[in-house]
Amino acid sequence: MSVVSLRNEGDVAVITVDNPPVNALKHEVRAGLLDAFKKAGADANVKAIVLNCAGRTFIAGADITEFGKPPKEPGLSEVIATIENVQKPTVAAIHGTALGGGLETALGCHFRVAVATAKVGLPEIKLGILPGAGGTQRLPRLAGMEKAFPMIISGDPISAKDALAHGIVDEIIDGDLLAGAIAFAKKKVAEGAKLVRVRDREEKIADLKANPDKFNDIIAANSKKNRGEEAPVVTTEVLRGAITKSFDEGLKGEREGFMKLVVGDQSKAKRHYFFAEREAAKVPDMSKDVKPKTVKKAGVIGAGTMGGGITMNFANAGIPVTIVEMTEEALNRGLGIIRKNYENTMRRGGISQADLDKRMSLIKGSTDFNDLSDADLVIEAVFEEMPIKKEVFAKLEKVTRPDTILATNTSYLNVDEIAATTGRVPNVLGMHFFSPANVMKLLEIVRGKNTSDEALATAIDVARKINKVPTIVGVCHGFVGNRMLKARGIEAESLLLEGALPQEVDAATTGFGFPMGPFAMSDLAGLDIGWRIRKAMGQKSEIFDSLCELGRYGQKTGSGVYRYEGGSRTPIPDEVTEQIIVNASKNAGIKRRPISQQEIGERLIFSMINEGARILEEGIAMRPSDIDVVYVNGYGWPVWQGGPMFYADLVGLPYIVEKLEGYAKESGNEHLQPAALLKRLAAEGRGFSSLGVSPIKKAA
Ligand code: 3H9
Repeated sequence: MSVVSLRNEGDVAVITVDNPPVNALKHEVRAGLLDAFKKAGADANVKAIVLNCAGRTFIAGADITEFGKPPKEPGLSEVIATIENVQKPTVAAIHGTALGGGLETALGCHFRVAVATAKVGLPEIKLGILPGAGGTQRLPRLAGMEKAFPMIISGDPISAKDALAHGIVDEIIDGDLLAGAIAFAKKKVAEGAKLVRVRDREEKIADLKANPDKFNDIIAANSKKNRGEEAPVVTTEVLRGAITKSFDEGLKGEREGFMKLVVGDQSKAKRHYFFAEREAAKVPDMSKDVKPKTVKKAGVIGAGTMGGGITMNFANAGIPVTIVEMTEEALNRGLGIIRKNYENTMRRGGISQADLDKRMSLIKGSTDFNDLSDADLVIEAVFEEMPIKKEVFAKLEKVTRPDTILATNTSYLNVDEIAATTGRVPNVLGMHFFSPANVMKLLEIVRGKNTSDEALATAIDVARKINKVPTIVGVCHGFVGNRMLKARGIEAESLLLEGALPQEVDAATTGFGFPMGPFAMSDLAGLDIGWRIRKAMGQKSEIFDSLCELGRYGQKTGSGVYRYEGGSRTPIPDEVTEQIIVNASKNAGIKRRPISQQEIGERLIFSMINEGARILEEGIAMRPSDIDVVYVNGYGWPVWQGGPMFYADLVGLPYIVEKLEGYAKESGNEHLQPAALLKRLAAEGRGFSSLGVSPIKKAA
């Protein structure tokens, strides 16, 4: 069947794209559109043309899988130019999402109508590119630069209502979209409406054209921290072209910018990530017949920071949730914090009072485990101590239905050991949220050795419903994310002892694109947490124990690794810390040496990659790209660097092996010895991406 069809309904031609799942503009669609618009344009019986789409959405953009392959004619710009030059009213009928090349195609039409639930946007920046088929030149002309700039720089779609308010959409259609679009087209024919191409609309940018300096105000109003990402910089200049150049010159600039970005590593990284995120929840050894159970009611144990955040996720998704605490006092404190969080969101305009009331009404607080008797899923978020976890699960075993799925939010404990305390091992798994749990997207779903497919499918389904990005991991200490972070932590501390200062280690990390370095991060989290754990486990860290002994717990006490002045969150390097570090080096018999930013960066990043290789070796992650998803979503790895395993392939595994061996020798840090898998792949001239997918290993 053809992906583009043309039929006449009376004197209106209807061109329909039908290319599931999202009507992406693959070559056949572009060729089909060109042909159909040419035919309908030349058909004397046709007075107007409606473009619509079958299935769940309007065109969601270019076909991303075609990027990097030799281009095939016709290009999208040629198709749009043909549409734009048709001398009869053309109307795009939008439902679902008109994104990227999809919206650009619609901008080639004279008019756009949409259902109220539709969204439109130019999300190319999220793929490390810019709109390459006229979007940067047409959208400012249609909506004004004040609207187009933030849309294109953020990549976030807007609602049909917003689009209507800014002239991007001409009418919202109630009821049947196609019928409404045809009626709209007929009306335009009857009115003898003047057909103005979007490219010729100059009124909304006339002021800026006369005063091009005002463009800098728009940049300033939408400024975002840009830690080395190329696309926003290139896109900004291409957008400037919309007011400083003719339309055709502006288009030329757009094409050059697009071509530059699309072949770059940052765009490759972002495209890799787009597909990685969608792959991460696919479980190859799970039968397609397995159906998730519907979670109509959830339970959460613990109203602390994690438990509260997890609870909010359910309420936000409209799922009733019971939160259980040990005492009324702790429960009320937890519920109070939840309410305060919602109030803050309301103050910022994120939700309405009605939303707040609805969400709070879905949350039931209790100090009685028996109130979980009708829950379909219960997530435990109590202290990270095995005996406490076991006690909670033993209680849950008694009060919940045998088919209730029980999940632990542990960030490193053995999920199989916790499961073994219940009589329903297949219905137990890990659901590891990241703090703040109502904000962070990542959810590590820990598949125990005997977790059932149904329980796993349910956790994945719930994760999507509560707006998380699920990634399946196996059982080991710290799973994927924290295990790799520990490797970096060991290196960071070692670098301090060998001669680096905290600000140098943090600078190498932010220089790579992380929002924060490891030491600024530990100051934010609180140094006392690690101190307490070390004391309980009989471990020591001279530098960090000394800081804690001085009451320097981090931001909350005004000093930690760094000093914080006047309530500011800006870390200031501190001589006290430097002295503690220098003493620690001396006590360890280490002669301090200057360490380059390159060495610091490589040791931090390569140690994580090395641990990632071990994780793959042991079957704790299914694919290298799953590790990338964990890092980008949970740990601030810059998405334009693709994630640790993608980045490793980019750098080249032989280089990483050679460097790790050198650093291991020099520092004496055994964990830097390259993992067997890393060495094997490097020797075979392969990258991680050649590994494909293998199921989580079910440990013996
Ligand atoms: C562009 O347009 C450049 C132009 O300016 C210039 C050109 C010259 N291509 O997300 P889902 C697949 S750049 C290929 O799970 P949802 C996706 O991988 C493009 N494949 O569904 C998945 O496959 P699978 C600008 C695509 O309902 C399946 O479709 N546009 C594309 O949650 C379902 O996707 C964008 O960046 C694509 N463009 O969300 C939009 N899109 O089933 C990107 C999706 O095998 N897409 N797939 O896992 C989206 O944001 C979401 O997919 C969308 C639907 C909101 C549309």
